[in-house]
Amino acid sequence: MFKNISFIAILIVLTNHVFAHDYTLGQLVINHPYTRATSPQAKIGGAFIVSIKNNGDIADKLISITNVSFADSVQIHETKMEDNVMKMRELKEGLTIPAKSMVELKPGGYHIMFMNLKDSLVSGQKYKATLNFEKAGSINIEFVTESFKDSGHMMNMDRMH
Ligand SMILES: [Cu+2]
Repeated sequence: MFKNISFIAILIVLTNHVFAHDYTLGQLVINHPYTRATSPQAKIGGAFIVSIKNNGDIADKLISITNVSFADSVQIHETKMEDNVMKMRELKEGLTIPAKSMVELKPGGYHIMFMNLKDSLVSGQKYKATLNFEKAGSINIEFVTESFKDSGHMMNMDRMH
């Protein structure tokens, strides 16, 4: 009986490990960048980062995402309610990661937007990009792609822009 329980526990730990990936850059820990599969006609795609943690004593800023081969450009967006309508706005100055705290990029909040997709994003594929921070510098990462069926909210994103 006990053997069975610990076997299940080990499986859960291993499963988490397979799906999560993270990167360390100076005082920053970038946890699990991911994107969502897009339909063939989609012109934009959203991407998210479970968390960017700043362990340092000074604020940093995500200023751009570059080296993306599958889209014309990349923007950093915030989502805001305006007159009961969800609207997205580009953060042209970048996204601040305050000292000793954590910022999440998630559906309905801060997110990354791939503009003018050249190819659709395919579930299970990984997409390379470079994250550029004001103080910590640059790091090459990969966005892992989740399946389309989990991405119902993304279908409305064209209308939100
Ligand atoms: Cu957006």
